[in-house]
Amino acid sequence: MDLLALPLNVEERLREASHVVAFSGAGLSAESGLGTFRGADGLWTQFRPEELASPEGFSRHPSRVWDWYLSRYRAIAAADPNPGHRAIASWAPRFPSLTIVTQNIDGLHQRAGSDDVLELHGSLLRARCSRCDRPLPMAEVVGWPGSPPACDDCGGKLRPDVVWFGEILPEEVLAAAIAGTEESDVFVAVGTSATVYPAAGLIELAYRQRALVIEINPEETTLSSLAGLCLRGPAGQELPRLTEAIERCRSAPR
Ligand code: BJW
Ligand code: ZN
Repeated sequence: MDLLALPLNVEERLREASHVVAFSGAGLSAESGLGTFRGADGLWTQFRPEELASPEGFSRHPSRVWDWYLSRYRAIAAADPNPGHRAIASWAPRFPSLTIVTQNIDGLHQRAGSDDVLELHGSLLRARCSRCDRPLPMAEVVGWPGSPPACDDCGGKLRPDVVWFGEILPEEVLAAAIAGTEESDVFVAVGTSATVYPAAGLIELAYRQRALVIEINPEETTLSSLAGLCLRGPAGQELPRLTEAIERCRSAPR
C-alpha cells in the first residue's frame, strides 16, 4: 500500500477529532459486486428510478418491482463486505465517538463488524406489508409463493422495507444522523453521488458546522467543493490508506 501523505491541517484535524461520521453510498459496495445507481454502468441507466423505486411504480407494476428487489436481495446475500467496509469498522476503537450513516440497504457495514448503523433508506434484509406495515425477514419470505407474496396477517402485498422516492425517511434514524453530524469534527463521505436528499444534506450540514469533510470517490460530485480533502480512488483502496494514516497520526506522541 502506498502511504497517504496528509496535508498538515488535515493531519491535525484527524489527530484531534473526537466525533467522526462515516457516511456511505452505493459506491462503497461497488467492490463487493453490487451495482451503483448513477454513472456509466449504474442501475438507473437500465431502469427509470420512478418505475422501480417509487410507491407509484410499485402500485402500477408490483410484480416487476418485487422481482427486481428479489434479484438484488440475492446478489446482496451472495456478496461479502470489502476492505472499505472493514476499514470503517476498525475506526470504532480509534475515536471517542463514531456515527456510521448509510444510504445503502445491503447490511454490509454490519457484516463487516460495525454496530448501530443508521440506515437512512431502510434495509433490503427486511420486507414489510404495504397494508399493515408488519415487518418480516426477507430471508423468510423469498420462498413464499406470489410476486409479491401476500401478508399472512392481512393479505396485503409485501414490499421491500426500503425508502422510495417521495417517501419519508425513518424519523428517528434521520434525527440521529443529523445529531451525529452536528457533533462531528470529521465527516467522511464515501461512494455517494450526493444527489439524493435529505441524505446529501448531511454533507452540507457537516460543512456548515465546520467539520472537516473528506470525500472518497473516483469521480467528482456536486458537493466536492465542500471537501477539505478528496481521495480520488475506489473506496476499497482509499479507506484502508486513510485508516493507516489515522492510525499513524493518532498513535504518534503529541
Ligand atoms: C465509488 C466507487 C468505488 C463508484 N469507490 N466510490 C431537495 C431537492 C431536490 C429534491 C428533493 C429534495 N428533497 C427531497 C427531494 C426528492 C427526492 C430527491 O432527493 N430527489 C433527487 C434525486 C433530486 N428525495 C426523496 O424523495 C426522499 N424522500 C423525501 O425527501 O421525503 C420528503 C419529501 C417527499 C416528497 C416531496 C418532498 C419531500 C427519499 C429518497 C429515497 C431514495 N431511495 C433510493 C432507493 C432505495 C432503495 C433501493 O436501493 O432501491 O436510495 S434512490 C437511490 O439513490 C438509493 C440510494 O441510497 C440513493 C443515493 O445514491 P448513492 O448511494 O449516492 O449512489 P449513486 O449511484 O448515485 O452514486 C454512487 C457513487 O459512487 C458515484 O459518485 C460513483 O462515482 C461512486 N463510486 N464506484 C467509491 N469503488
Ligand atoms: Zn399485512
